[in-house]
Amino acid sequence: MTDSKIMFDSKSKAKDNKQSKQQANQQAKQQAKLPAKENFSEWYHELLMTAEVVDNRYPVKGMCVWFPFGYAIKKNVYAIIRQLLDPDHQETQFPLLIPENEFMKEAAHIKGFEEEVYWVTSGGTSPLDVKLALRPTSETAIYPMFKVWIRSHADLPLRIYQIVNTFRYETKHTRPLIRLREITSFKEAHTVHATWEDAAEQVEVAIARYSEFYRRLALPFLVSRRPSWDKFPGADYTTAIDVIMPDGRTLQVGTAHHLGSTFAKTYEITYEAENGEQKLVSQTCYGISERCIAALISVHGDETGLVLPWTVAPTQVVIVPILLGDKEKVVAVCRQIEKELCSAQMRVQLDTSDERPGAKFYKWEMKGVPIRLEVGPKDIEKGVVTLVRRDKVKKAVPMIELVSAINKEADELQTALYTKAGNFHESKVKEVASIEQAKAQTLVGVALVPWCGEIECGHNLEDQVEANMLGEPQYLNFPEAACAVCGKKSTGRTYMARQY
Ligand code: P5A
Ligand code: ZN
Repeated sequence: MTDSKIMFDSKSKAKDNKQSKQQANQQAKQQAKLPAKENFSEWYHELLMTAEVVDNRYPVKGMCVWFPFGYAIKKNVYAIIRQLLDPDHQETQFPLLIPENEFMKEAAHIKGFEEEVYWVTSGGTSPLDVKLALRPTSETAIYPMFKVWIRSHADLPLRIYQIVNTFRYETKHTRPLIRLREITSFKEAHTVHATWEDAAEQVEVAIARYSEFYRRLALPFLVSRRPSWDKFPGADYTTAIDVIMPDGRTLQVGTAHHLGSTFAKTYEITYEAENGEQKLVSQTCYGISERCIAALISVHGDETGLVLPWTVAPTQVVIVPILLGDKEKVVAVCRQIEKELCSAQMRVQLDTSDERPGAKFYKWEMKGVPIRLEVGPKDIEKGVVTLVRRDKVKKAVPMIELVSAINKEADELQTALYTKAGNFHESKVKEVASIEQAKAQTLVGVALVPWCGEIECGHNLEDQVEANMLGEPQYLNFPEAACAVCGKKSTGRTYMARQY
């Protein structure tokens, strides 16, 4: 205790009292359960704050602050994306601002984005000669540079990506991580190819990489070809990945677009073919945002907090000493374990804070730590530690084989998460035959509806079912069935859902 504190003892006592009351209040509040997951929206918002993922109190609508803990999750999640792209993509970075004249070149693209663009119109007190757009996505920043970078067929294919912030003046209801006006972690890849077929193949590669990414997050998803009226502005076609959220609505968590030669024409991106001919390139682009973290949190989380897969958890193992009997011995054993797990490259925390074990359990469960080790005098006597997985599986593990036991449990936890999420996902998708059935099913999940592929029938479906068409399922085949609108027989289907 410092001198000054002693001098102000009486005052500080009152203050301490107040503080401990506050602390107690805070603790009580912290230890209150989250809202039931059935109240998904409330549960989600509360969890993001309590687990310290993002703070939604920043005074600009649609813009959130990453808490350091949330940021650590993000870093681990995006490390997987980088790992999956780096073998054949080059990471790069383009400017945030796009001159109006470049932005305005591609008519279809502008049409899709004009209502969503923030403009910078002055520098200090001087109006700018050329207005500057805050990128809503970076095609119009990147492609003028592709024009000067690409000369010959030897420069192709070109594959780059960047992870940057983008800005979209969204008018639909904003939600943290889901619908932002500043997307902080927009991973956008852009590729250039000699032929349309090569670009089509790249779209498949992109979907395969994203599939692997979501598999590693233990998240099941749907892949579908967006209907023509919902494709990316300027694209020939769009393939999308959607995750089914706890309330049965779907969240688009990734898209890959075949851009054909639309942007190549506008930005004059050509290459010299082997026979000397100048040819237009074909392009693709594909993107993922922090929505992937929204899906991760929403699908796996429960009423006691986050549930994080081992690979992305900032803390993978927490050690909680049970301080009974020979306390020093207990702490010494805990430190020994901590050291051992650290050398095995695990992200470990030894919680020696003054809180009671129960409060520590609560805190680390909220943070989604995959594995908790409880170490008390009785365990030490028996040469074991108590291992508790985040999915509540509990067992005693011999201290001498701790590292291998943890690795095994981490694998099993991953499988358990995937199985649970898979069961949920399957329970939410149902084949239907009629508009009425589709309407009922989209109130609780995703409907698979027979659709002949005609645009008119598609619009009709969306109007009457009062849900969105996600589009034709990819990589699946179906028997003939009658279109839910016109009755024409075909093997065509569409997913329908209420979308975030
Ligand atoms: C692909 C990358 C593009 O912008 N250009 C470069 C292409 N596609 S997209 O579909 O418009 O966006 C890619 C993904 O970003 C997510 N997303 C958002 N996330 C949070 N807040 C938003 N406002 C938002 N808008 C789009 C979606 O997952 C989308 O698939
Ligand atoms: Zn039809």
